[in-house]
Amino acid sequence: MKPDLFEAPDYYNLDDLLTEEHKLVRSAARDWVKRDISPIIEEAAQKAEFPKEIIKGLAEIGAFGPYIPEEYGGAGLDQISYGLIMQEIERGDSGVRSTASVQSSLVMYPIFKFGTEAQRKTYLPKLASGEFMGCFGLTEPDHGSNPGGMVTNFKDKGDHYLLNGAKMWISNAPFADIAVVWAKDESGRIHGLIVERGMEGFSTPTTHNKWSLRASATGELIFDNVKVPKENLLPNKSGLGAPLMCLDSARFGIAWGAIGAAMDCYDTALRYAKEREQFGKPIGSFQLQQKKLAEMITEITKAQLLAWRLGSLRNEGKATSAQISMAKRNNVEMALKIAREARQILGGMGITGEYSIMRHMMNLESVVTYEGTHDIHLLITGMDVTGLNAFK
Ligand code: TGC
Ligand code: FAD
Repeated sequence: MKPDLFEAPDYYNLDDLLTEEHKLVRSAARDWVKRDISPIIEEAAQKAEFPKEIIKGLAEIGAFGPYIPEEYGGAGLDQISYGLIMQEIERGDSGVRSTASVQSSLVMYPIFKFGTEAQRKTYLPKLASGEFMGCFGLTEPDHGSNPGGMVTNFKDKGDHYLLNGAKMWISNAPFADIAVVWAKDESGRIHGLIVERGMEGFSTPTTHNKWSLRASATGELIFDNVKVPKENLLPNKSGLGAPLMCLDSARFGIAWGAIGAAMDCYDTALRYAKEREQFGKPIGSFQLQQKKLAEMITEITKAQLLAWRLGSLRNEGKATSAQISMAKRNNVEMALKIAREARQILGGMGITGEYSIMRHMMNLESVVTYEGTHDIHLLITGMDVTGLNAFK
């Protein structure tokens, strides 16, 4: 793969809206991606292997629990810092950002928000340091967009719960030490349970043959009469709203992360368009290529503004779930379109692993599907503006 020459576009001087802390956090993440991700990521994706050696670095840049309070091992940062970290990591690879998103928003967040003080103290510091890795089991083979229909369930057996069922498409599952699993009790109410690797009847088979997020490990979670200690139930919220609150936090991170992938594609295509000559001049001098690049920077700038404003709203505790859906949907689609256009600017070279664009493009096909598909987020916006529910 070519050396990482990335320069971040900032067409509307958005840096003026950031604090010194935001810039420091971003620069630590950016430097780490250049040093530790860019040189290894193409090979990891080609081999379809999650590069476990990056876990320590992710912890060091604060990617595990950026907004979790420091007393639990988190970085204690605000939402814009969290977003900037996700942006920089996904600039390197969406699969690496997935690992961080899951650990932070789908494992640490529910333990912090819905767990007991003992659960927080047991798990959060180890998750923040990367000593423990976690995964989040919501999706099932027959329930993806409609998680409320889940069939995974647990029964009260007096001194423990007995868990049965299966989850599918679970990021980090093959190597996770713990899983936050959503399952129904005997009355059909959804609860979160912490399931630990090694519990009898719990297995995590790997999902193979992915053409997307190849550097991220995906797997199933199988529960065959797993005895879960009662103290592993997250007691402070139940119902579908609990996992959906976690998704709000992860979707917010994705809205920022997708900008990183888009910026990388744009920056690569811009450099290539200025260097590559055809018909005796740089291809960047042709109007058709300029149209592509001008539209890319326009869309990136709009997405940056959307993400920044959403971050400010979240810092004030005012962002709605529907606003988060809009940003996730818009920014991922923006990134996917830019990846496709950028790939064309590179001609044949665009399909090779010499450049990051094709990898981003393939990764973004997962990003546009997980954490709520493109359609689902449109319907959430539709419901918000009309007051009419298309899901029921
Ligand atoms: P609905 O009846 O609308 O709602 C059920 C209850 O939840 C409440 N609620 C929310 N609460 C908090 N945050 C939100 N965003 C919420 N949205 C809804 C709602 O008020 C209600 O509460 P209550 O008290 O009345 O019970 O639910 P529904 O069954 O009609 O479904 C709505 C729908 C379709 C929007 C939702 O289920 C959905 O978002 N589906 C998409 C599923 C999804 O996003 N799955 C993601 C799985 S995890 C993943 O992909 C990780 S990838 C990670 C990576 O690698 O980065
Ligand atoms: P389906 O729900 O079957 O949808 C198929 C199609 O139908 C989509 O186009 C969808 O938009 C459309 N559709 C569905 N319902 C409607 C409707 N009401 N109106 C209009 N169109 C509709 N899940 C986890 O729990 N944890 C994870 O860590 C995780 N990681 C993932 C990693 C990867 C690489 C992938 C690909 C997925 C991951 N997922 C994870 C699962 C992901 O969240 C689901 O794939 C996603 O929610 C969609 O569910 P589905 O694949 O079952 O598609």
